[in-house]
Amino acid sequence: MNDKKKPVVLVICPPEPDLCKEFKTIVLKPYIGEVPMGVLYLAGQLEEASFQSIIFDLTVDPRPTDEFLEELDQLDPLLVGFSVTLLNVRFTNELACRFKSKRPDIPIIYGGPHVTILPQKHADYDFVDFVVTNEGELALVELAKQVQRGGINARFSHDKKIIEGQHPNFDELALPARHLVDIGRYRRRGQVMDVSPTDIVCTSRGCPFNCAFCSSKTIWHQKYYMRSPEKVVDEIEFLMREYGTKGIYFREDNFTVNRQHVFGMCDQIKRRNLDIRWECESRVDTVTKDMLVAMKEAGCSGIWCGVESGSPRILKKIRKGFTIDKVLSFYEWCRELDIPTHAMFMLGFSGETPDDLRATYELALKLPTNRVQFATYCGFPGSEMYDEIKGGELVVAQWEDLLISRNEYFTQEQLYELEAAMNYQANRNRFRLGTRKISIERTIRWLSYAAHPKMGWRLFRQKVSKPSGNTNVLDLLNAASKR
Ligand code: B12
Ligand code: SF4
Repeated sequence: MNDKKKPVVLVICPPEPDLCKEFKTIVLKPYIGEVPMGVLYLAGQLEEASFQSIIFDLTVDPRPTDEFLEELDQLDPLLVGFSVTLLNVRFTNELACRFKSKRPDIPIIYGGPHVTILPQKHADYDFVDFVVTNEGELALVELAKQVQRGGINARFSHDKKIIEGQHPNFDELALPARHLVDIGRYRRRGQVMDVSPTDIVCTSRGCPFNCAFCSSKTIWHQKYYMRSPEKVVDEIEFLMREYGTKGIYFREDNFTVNRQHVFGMCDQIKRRNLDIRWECESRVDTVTKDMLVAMKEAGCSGIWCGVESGSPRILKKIRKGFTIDKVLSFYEWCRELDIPTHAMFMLGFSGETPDDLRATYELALKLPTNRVQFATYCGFPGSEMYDEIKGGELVVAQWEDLLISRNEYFTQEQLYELEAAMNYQANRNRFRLGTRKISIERTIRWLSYAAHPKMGWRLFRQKVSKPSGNTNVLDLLNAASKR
């Protein structure tokens, strides 16, 4: 085939399915069905530069490996790009390695957050031709052009295998190529708000904060880039028109970092009189009450925040950078304004005592939020805490570059037991704590669900069987205090 017509193939492998069976934390449950925005952005930019791209998202469209390799071979692509994450790296390596031995003439490119964090490790694999770090749009288009001109021998950037992706002008980027995937295969539902179809839109990239457990700093170097509100709202209008979108999930590290950006977004949505509801991720210390009022008026129907801990000592240790007072006022404002919220907590940090966890649990019970989520700490490469615990006695297992740890007061199993108990017990009565609007919505949803014979039977079975997480949280914490 003429090189000019050859497609660029982009592959997303599924996360490791069995990890959560061994390590029973919700963090490691394979989360499937979210539209792969990064890869759609790459494909959009390739299309803009007149390359045809084909996306294989094996997370929602699994197929036998041999058949898939055969299909790739038949496509005879210009290059194959893999989107690599912490949890899909093993299968990605297997697939890439097997494809390389089948078709050594086709360049294999690695990109994604995990290779941005560990570029050299991935560049050392002989089945990988190039590693693209950071944002990939500009570098991938350039690479495709080079390969088209010179085939496999084309070397980019002085024969180096690692290519540092540059930040593009966000407003000039092509829209994510959603038309290249079967959008119906993805979860198009709000997470906090009950709206469907809900689609993902990115208004920013990066995060200026520096939490010690998080790898964002290594990926984004504490930078924060925004799109102009006009462009974002153009995209929302496009989605409403072309995809029947009713809800938007601003899926990014923090929607509320920049006050002007948030007010600009709300202003555009209101000015265009859009009938759209949306949810976002935020931090309790980057919002003010007037900002929440503007957000509510513009259709904000859900906010997620990482609270992480109820212990001021732990908040300081993990360098979260806010106080419990900030947490309380944020959730109080949201309750007053009737904005549904989720609060996320972590447990199992090194040095975290039973008393610290008691404070976390008590804060979770007291917060006027619609749902709380507890997740056991796992060591992600690229974070400061990872470097601290690596090689130490708190690490109980390692899977590829993921570290599983206990802490000084709890074994790993005890942490998982606590996580399950906290998730179950802190949400059991949440229904009553929720805002009025969401309670009525939920009641109607629950009744229509329960009225269906199959679902009713399932609910009945759930009620009579012993739920996981049934052990009393305070008993678990008291037992730990006595040890
Ligand atoms: C949305 C999201 C998810 C979604 C994924 C949706 C999806 N399919 O894309 C869900 C909920 C499924 C998810 C799950 C998990 N996530 Co997550 N997630 C994010 C989040 C918040 C935004 C990702 C995003 O959309 N970014 C915007 C797009 C534009 O960027 P991008 O996807 O990275 O793609 C760009 C580049 O990476 C690059 N690129 C990507 N692929 C390729 C391929 C090629 C060939 C090239 C050249 C370039 C390239 O170019 C893209 C465009 O610029 C990030 C944080 C962040 N801000 O990055 C964390 C983040 C990616 N997640 C992370 C983690 C740890 C997880 C989980 C393990 C659990 C958890 N605790 O969150 C699981 C495991 C995921 C897995 N399958 O392996 C870490 C990644 C660590 C790592 N080493 O991989 C991050 C960075 C969060 C953090 N700060 O620690 N996540
Ligand atoms: S946890 Fe959230 S606020 Fe903290 S550095 Fe990571 S992305 Fe930023």
